[in-house]
Amino acid sequence: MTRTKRIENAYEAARQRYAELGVDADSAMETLSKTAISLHCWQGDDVGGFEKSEEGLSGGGIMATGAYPGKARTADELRADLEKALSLIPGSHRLNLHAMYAEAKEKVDRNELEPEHFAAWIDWARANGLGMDFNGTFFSHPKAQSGFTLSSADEGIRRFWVEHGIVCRKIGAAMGRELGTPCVTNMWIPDGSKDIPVDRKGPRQRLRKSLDEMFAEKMDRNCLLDAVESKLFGIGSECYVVGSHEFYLGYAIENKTLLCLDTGHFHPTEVVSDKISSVLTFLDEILLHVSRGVRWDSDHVVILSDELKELAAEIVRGGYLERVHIGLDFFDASINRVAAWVIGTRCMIKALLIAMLEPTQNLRRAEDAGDCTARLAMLEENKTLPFGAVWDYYCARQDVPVAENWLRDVRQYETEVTSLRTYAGK
Ligand code: RNT
Ligand code: ZN
Repeated sequence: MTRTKRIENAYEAARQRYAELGVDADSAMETLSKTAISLHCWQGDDVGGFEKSEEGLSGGGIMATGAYPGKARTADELRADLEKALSLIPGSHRLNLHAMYAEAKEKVDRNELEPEHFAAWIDWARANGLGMDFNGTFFSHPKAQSGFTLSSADEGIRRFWVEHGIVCRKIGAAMGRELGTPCVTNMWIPDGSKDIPVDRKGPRQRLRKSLDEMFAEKMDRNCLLDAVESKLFGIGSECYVVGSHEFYLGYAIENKTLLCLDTGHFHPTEVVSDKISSVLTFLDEILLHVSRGVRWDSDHVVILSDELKELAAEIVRGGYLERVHIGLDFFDASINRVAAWVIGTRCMIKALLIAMLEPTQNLRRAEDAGDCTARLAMLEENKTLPFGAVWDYYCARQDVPVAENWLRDVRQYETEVTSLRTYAGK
């Protein structure tokens, strides 16, 4: 039997098994194909960016670890690497760009960035059928070295970062307008303190003022969706983070922005899956930064963990697909970076597929009847349903490699492209 026939037969058997449970596998695949994941550009170069300056990743409370060869050195290389990754991921997706990936002829400081500095990215996104999302870059910059940006007591510094936020919103709106799909423009700042601060109040009041100034101009929501991202702690901000969860939850509700929940930004036993239905009781939309923290906000590559499946289940069960923007946020410099994108994104999609194939009606019926025995029994039986056969068939139909076959493409690309890259001083 040919491999294609085997995949088709396995799918047919799976389809029938799901039908027995009242689940339509064809329509699950249809919904899945319309669910975009926003691929973060920063996995491709260890959160480096292409500004014409000597600043590396610093002053940011985040860290890429590892020295795997082949990271992208230029925007063209990053785009080529992304194209390779996208060719191995089923479905149509989005690009999530950071402001520090601007392409300016001369050095342009962050408060003077304009949409034209992202023209090549926008053209590339259009050519590849991708929507775009955007992020202000409030780290890896001399004016972020003090550990405070939008909440700085230094009025010059605070004002500089407000201006950065303002230009980023204009850039995000231009991306949304050009591509005909709203650009979720996310703001995360590293502000905080390594040791115990005396004044927790002042920086938060200044941050609120800065955000009010940044968001003062009303923008067309068909082009731009503002998001603010909270955090628990960072490297060098262990004792105090200005933009905490409570801070931004309050801000987002009051100002009708999106709230960005990063799965690595909470206590290790706290889960974002449980937060979705809470925050969406009060907010219209949210952004997710799907990451995998290992002991801390380590930004490991996303895997098909129980929590990832739970996160996807909550989105699908709640009927939240339209209101939850799914972005990825991991950066591993210790493995092939194209493979990292492919692994993490395929896992996110798999988790969504599993959720879309869940016989939720049956589970709800048991729950509504107070039959916790049946609920637990069914939840456990669901774990061995043949979703793998549906996943393989979905990949085949979307014209991307089935199962581990994608790794061959990455290896070939590594031999022919990424492994040939050399770096000044190395
Ligand atoms: C940092 C935040 C932030 C960054 C990216 C690069 O803790 O998660 O989202 O990872 O903006
Ligand atoms: Zn994040």
